[in-house]
Amino acid sequence: MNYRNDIRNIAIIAHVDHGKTTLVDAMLKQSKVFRDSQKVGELIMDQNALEREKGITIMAKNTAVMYRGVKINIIDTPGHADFSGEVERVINMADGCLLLVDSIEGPMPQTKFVLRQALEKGLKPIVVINKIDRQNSRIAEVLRLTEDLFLKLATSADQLDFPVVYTSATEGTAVREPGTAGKDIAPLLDCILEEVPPPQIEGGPFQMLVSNLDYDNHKGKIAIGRIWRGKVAAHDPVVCLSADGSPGHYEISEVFTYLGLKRLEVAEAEAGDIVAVTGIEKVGIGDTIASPEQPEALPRIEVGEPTVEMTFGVNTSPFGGREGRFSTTRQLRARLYKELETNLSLRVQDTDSPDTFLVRGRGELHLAILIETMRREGYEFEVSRPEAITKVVDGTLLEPVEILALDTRDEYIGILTEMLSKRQAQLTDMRKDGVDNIHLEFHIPTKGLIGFRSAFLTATRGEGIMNAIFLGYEAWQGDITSTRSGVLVASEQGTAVTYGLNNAQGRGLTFIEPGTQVYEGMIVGMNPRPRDIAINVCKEKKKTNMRSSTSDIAVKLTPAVQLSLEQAIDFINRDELVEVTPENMRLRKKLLTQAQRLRDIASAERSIQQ
Ligand SMILES: Nc1nc2c(ncn2[C@@H]2O[C@H](COP(=O)(O)OP(=O)(O)OP(=O)(O)O)[C@@H](O)[C@H]2O)c(=O)[nH]1
Ligand SMILES: [Mg+2]
Repeated sequence: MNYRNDIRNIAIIAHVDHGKTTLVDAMLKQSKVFRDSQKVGELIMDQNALEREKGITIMAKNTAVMYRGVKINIIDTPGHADFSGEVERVINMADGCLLLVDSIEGPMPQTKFVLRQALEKGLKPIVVINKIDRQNSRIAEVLRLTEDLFLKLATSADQLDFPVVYTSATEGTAVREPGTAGKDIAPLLDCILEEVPPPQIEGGPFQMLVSNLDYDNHKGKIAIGRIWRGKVAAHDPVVCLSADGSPGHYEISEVFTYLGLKRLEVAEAEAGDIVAVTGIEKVGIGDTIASPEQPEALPRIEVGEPTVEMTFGVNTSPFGGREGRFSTTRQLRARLYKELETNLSLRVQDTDSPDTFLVRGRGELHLAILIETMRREGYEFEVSRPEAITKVVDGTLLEPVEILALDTRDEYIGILTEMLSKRQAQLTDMRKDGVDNIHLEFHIPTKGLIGFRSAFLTATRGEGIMNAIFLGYEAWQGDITSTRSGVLVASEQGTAVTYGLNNAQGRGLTFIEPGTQVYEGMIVGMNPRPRDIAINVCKEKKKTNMRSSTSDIAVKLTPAVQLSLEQAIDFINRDELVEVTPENMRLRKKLLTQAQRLRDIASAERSIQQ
């Protein structure tokens, strides 16, 4: 075996928001990949529009910096548990990882999950305690907690002997001793060169594992991955080995490597490097691209199973087809199946109804991001409430269970434990920090988590952080009775007016402003009582000939409650849908008329009595 000393491959892993992308910024800025005049801003790697809006990383991405003559290939990964499929997908390109831990929050559920992944893959870890510039940072304590985590997860003794670097990613500084003043990020880069093993290489015919795909209008599909053996150059003949079907024969068009934010076209690249190649029309993530001389497949990438499912259907509302560019079954189906090429932890399935598809993902946010992406591309469709995915093993019904971690203030313990016990959660850990903050951990079935996020934010008045992470499958605990109240449903089609909405506000909160087009069966508000109420929000005030002195005084409406997409899919019940178009999001009953709904309730009651 040989090593390539001119390269290091590292993945940056951490819990959400611990500063991974900001640390990549710091490394890029330090290595002067930008001209001095160039304004580059922050979170440079979060280029996708949704990533920028939400301030989170959704997709793993590659970049590289040159330092002391060595190219460090860096893979930035998302920290949100719903996107952990991305971490699993890219981690095998690396030989080492930077495990970031926030100097105040310490190790969190996702820290544990990603560290376990990294250690199982045999990556050399470097612990980076980040945000040391923050006032309340508790560096010694956080280091101790991180050591505990390694004790639990290490697969060999030498993994316990990890180097530690202390950083402020925002200030672009790193130090090896806490308490000393940093001046740049060089100590971190030096540590990477010293500690992360250079890539092992094997001579022989070309072989690479595809870990990511990109698309270019001119170049077509771009396959990204690490070369495990041999070399690749433009015009080389190759074989693509996919999971199913016979190997495809192609010729490589171009070869690129990474540097800064750009891909650099190169004549050839060698084992140990991370490259992007074009010319392979039918390539998927997990495929091996190899020389025809020795076409051997590398082990395929495995990612965890989805836990949550919902249906995506053609928009059947009375406004269907009005606002989207793509609204047919064929278009919806093609788009969903295309997503599978890159979104590895997603599953799509046809259902008994030709207009409806079952889509499975890693969590509500995973599915919500797909919905939002499709909406922006011009699709319109309707989605159902997310449900936990159950399965039967040896005749026993099982359901997914998660660990839920809540950080909030003491005063909310009572209300939270009460809310959560209704959702079949069990308290497993409680830690106070001596002031008024509290850390709570629960064991909770995934079904109990659906709809909990917005309830949690309301109950804690925004003073809380919640994180959940998949634990495993356990025996089904029985249904949870819905805790949601009823809704206000439009009884006529038309334009909502102030007078009608004012009447609705006599019954509850409303979701729409005057001037909104509504249809019969559309949900226009929330009723504090359990029952649904049909209400005509288009109803105008009766016109009289007499002008009374009070009739013209404008009615003051309470501003509408605006639900975000995630809140909307969290909010709806099983007999409801969210209609999503490029322009609007509407909530509706599945059965649009009051008569249909009453008949449905009556037949459900009859079947219970029998
Ligand atoms: N004070 C301080 N804030 C930091 C530091 N590093 C990151 N932050 C802030 O923490 C927030 C999250 O940073 P990101 O870099 O987006 O975190 P991330 O780990 O990439 O997040 P995900 O990709 O969504 O998991 C941002 O508001 C950063 O400005 C730091 O060293 N000090
Ligand atoms: Mg990030």
